[in-house]
Amino acid sequence: VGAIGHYANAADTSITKGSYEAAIASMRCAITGADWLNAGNRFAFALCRPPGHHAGIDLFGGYCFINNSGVAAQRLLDHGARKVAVLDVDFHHGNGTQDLFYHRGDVFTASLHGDPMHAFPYFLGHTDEEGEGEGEGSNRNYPMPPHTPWEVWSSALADALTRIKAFGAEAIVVALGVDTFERDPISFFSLTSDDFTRMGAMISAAGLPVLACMEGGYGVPEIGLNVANVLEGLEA
Ligand code: 7XA
Ligand code: ZN
Repeated sequence: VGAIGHYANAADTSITKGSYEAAIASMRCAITGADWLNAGNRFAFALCRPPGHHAGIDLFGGYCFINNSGVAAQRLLDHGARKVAVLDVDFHHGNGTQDLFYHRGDVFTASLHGDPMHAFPYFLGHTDEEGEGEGEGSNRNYPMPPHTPWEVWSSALADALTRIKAFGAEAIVVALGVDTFERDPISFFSLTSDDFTRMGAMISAAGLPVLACMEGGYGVPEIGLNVANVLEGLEA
C-alpha cells in the first residue's frame, strides 16, 4: 500500500480494466473543447469523466489520472494563444494543475478551494505558493474556511479574474467543480444553485473565450442544475 505513494497523492483512486481508455477519452473531450475555442467560438463545455485537476506531472490521485484542463490549456497555446489561464472553481485545490505550470510563465493558474489544512488534497493550496522561476507570480491560491458563502467566495473570484486579465490571458479554462454547493456531502462551502448562475456571469464578464472542463460535484440531485446554471450564466 505504501508503494503507491510513489505514484499517487492518495490511495483512494482505483485503477481497473478500462481506466486508461476512460482517462484518454476524458482528455480527448477537453481537447475537443479547446479546439472549439480555437475555431473561434466563445464558450465550450467538456463533460470530462474522469476528472483531472489533481493529476500532476508524475502523480495521480483524487479520482484524476490525466489533467484534462491542463492539456486543454496547452492545446490553446499550441494553436496560437500566447498566454492562457486555468481558473479552478472546484471545492478542492487544483494541486495537479499547479504542479504542471508552476515554473511556467505562459499559464496563469488560480484555485479557489477549501483550506487544505482541513480539506483534500491537504499538502498544497496555500497562499504562499505563487509559482517559481519563470512562473513566479503566475499561481494564485484562495483557501477558504468552512461555510464560506457566495459573498466571500465571489470576492476571491473577482480578484482571480482581475489577475487573469492583468496577466494577459487570451482564454480561460475553467476547472468546473460544483462541489462548492451548500449540500455537497463531502465539502464545506455554502454556495446555492443561484450562485452558480452568478459565477458563470462573472467569468463571462471577463470577456475572454471560456472552456469549462468538468471536475467534482457530489450533491447528486442538484449536479445537473448547478452545472447548467454555470453554463447559463456564461452565455447570458
Ligand atoms: O476535486 N476533487 C474532488 O472532487 C475529489 C476529492 C477526493 C477526495 C478524496 C477523499 N478521500
Ligand atoms: Zn472537488
